[in-house]
Amino acid sequence: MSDSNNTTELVRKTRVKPKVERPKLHKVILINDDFTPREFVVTVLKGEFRMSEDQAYRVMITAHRKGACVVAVYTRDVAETKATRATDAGKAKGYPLLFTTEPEE
Ligand code: TYC
Repeated sequence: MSDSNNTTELVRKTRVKPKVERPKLHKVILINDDFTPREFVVTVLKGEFRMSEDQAYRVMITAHRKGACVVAVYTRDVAETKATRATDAGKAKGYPLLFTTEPEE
């Protein structure tokens, strides 16, 4: 193809994918167990996820009753780091407390 100045024009044959995509968010999920004291779970939620006593209690009691509860969503790195730190806080006290992560739909 040529333009009026007789220079070559390249014609793109395939679509360019719009490139700025939102990073996928990942959920941090609190898993219930029979051994970790409720108050300790609340303390970890407050410390690692910056929750109020009320918010932390609600998340803890939801996990206790239903088996698991979504704590918060973050980018993948932040979600994994927080889940690991919170799980390790339980481990340090000999508790099986577990936080997992999973990508949002
Ligand atoms: N089920 C625990 C108990 O009765 C408390 C607890 C709640 C532990 C939530 C973990 O994710 C959890 N002591």
